Amino acid sequence: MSRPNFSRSNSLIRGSGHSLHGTKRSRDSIFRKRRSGGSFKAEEAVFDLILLRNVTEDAVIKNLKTLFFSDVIYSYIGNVVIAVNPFKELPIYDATYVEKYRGRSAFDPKLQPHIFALADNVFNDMKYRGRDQVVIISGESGAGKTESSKKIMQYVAAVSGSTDKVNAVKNKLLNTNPVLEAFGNAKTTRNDNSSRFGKYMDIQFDFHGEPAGGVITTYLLEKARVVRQGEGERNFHIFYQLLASDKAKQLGLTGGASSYRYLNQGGAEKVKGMSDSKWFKDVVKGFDYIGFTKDEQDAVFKAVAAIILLGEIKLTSKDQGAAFQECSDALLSLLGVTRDQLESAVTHNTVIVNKQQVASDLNVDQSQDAIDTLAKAMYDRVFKWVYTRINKSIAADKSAIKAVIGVLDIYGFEIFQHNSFEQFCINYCNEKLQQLFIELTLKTEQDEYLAEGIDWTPVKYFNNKIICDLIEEKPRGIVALLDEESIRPGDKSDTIWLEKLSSTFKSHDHFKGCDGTNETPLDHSRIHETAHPKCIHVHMQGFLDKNTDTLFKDLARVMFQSGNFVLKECFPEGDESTWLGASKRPPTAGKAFVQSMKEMIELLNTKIPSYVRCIKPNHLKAAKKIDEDLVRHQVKYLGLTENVRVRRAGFCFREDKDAFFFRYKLLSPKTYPTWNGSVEDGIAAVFEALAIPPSAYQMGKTKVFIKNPPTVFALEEERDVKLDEIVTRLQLAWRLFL
Ligand code: AD9
Ligand code: MG
Repeated sequence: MSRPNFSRSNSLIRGSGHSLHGTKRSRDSIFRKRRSGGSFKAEEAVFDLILLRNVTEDAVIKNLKTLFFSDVIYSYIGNVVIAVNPFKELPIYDATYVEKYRGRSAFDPKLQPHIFALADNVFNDMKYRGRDQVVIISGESGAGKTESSKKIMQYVAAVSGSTDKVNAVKNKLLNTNPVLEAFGNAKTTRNDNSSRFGKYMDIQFDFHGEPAGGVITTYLLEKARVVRQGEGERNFHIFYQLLASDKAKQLGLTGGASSYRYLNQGGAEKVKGMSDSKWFKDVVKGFDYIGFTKDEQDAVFKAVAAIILLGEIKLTSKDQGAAFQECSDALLSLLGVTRDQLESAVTHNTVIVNKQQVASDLNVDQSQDAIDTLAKAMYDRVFKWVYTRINKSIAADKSAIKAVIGVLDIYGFEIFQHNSFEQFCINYCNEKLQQLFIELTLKTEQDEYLAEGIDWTPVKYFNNKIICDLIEEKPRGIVALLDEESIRPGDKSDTIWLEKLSSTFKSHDHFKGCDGTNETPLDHSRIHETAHPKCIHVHMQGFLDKNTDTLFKDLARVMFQSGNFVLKECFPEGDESTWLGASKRPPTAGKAFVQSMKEMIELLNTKIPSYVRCIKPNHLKAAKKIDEDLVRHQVKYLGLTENVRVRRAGFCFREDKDAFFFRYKLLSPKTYPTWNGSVEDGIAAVFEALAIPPSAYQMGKTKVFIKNPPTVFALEEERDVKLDEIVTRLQLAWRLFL
């Protein structure tokens, strides 16, 4: 057993390293003072919610509020970090703060809670115990997840080595952020820099514990945004950044963002406090650091510019079909195709019948849809191309990797006026993460007490498994039904599918099908998600199309013919020579997403998890403002109060009896240097030697459970003292011998 680091089921509870015996009351109050050090009066607020006198929702909120108004945005629930978004820059992330938390975060009584403390713990556990870590960051849109993930990366970069080789790796890794955010983030009404994709990044470390590389996995980009944005929202940042750059004119983009249909629908082309031109320079710098060649960068920017101009094509009807009325030369040149090639591609649909290509005309509306589909597919695939290229450049050789620190920063729960397939997937993803949190912090903990035969009064909590099952269960979950309808032959319509949903789940507690009333009009269903006090209206119209997500062959072909090598690589199925061979139906979008979530959870389960729970204090994105209802709502659905109750009623530390006894037997003259009794009696003798009362610990079937951190600190301190004594004695004996 190495020095307890309080990770995973051992708590991360931080506090003083001073010994502390006696009643629980006295332990708590001393701990309270220590944990609420700095500028806080002891009774005002606690840094670890476990130390609240009364664990109620009100007390949790009051505590968060008191800390927040003193610019203390972080607090703990044992090993969980709570982060309340300050919506202002705080001077708490510079080099002096890195030094403050470096290596001693877990035990220094003077330190306020900080995400650096968690990062330090994670880094040390990876480095000294070689265990793979993952930091799971959750919270709703705009709560601060992406910022938190960057702080963790910043800390790890700051405390790791600084040889030229390591610095080059760090530079690459840090520069993936501006690039991926430019391509994957957008302004929404909830967040000016909202992640529109899920991101999991492994930072890989070598055998010296130094960064060696990284791998990024992304989840479902919200590509619908490329052609449609809601009021007050923008398309992905990169479009506006490119337009604000010197490159725009060279690429034939002569207008401002407000003049392009794909960029101006939200009427919010500028974001306060965000410089598109400066960010574009960071993107180019990022590309350079990561190792993109100039040709690759040019091809990517040309594809982005081409998407903007695709939105400017004007169509007219011609005979039974459609034709171009306006299509700029700039667009053709960016795509590297002829006008005829592009026109034919967006106005026809070719299918293979009896090993023959059969083309039919599309009318103006259908052709417009084809253009939008092409724009979305181009963006989605270029995004994939970019992050795959990044991975090629940053991934370390497998044989050189000792351990990883994963950081999961995924889009948060979101509820808009209009919630479509994308929100359905995003919210499902958050349900899965909540489920994992419940499993790891509420359920497993309580299950272990039961299995070990520990006295325990179960803490009630809402288990959202019922919502996950509603969506993913086979064969009758929402996604399975959607698939069944999407791939069955014959006429299909959203209406039939909606009816099927309504009848299947008519008595489900978390689903309400459409009934044609004002509350649930015909194209709606309501799902009662964890993050919403009532039901979320989901606009189910269009689900079938989005789920099938087919790209007409003609569109793939024209991209494969493109003179832009990135686009060509992105559409391999456009190669006509492969069309007549056997082709497998690609998985539907819904099924693929459910599968990717399953893999994500499996991956997270293989690592030591740490949690950051982000809280959004108000919807105005304003500093020094707390909307109490909003915070209460998050405290509720994040299960924070239950989390405190489980941790508090539970045990901060547990260890196998044998390992525990081996480490601490030197603390009792009865058990050291020799002991012939049972391991349980030996452990009891150790506790007795330190005057630790039986109420401070319990003996389970295989493990020893310790209630509060100070008891562990006492054991550790005494052990240090005893070891010093032993060493001194040995040195003396050695000198005498000489
Ligand atoms: V979404 O699910 O991607 O829509 P996030 O990622 O939870 O969302 P984000 O990290 O982007 O939210 O934070 C939103 C904004 O809050 C940031 O752009 C900052 O302006 C602000 N923020 C968040 N955390 C901090 C912080 N620690 N210090 C200062 C912060 N500002
Ligand atoms: Mg984000």
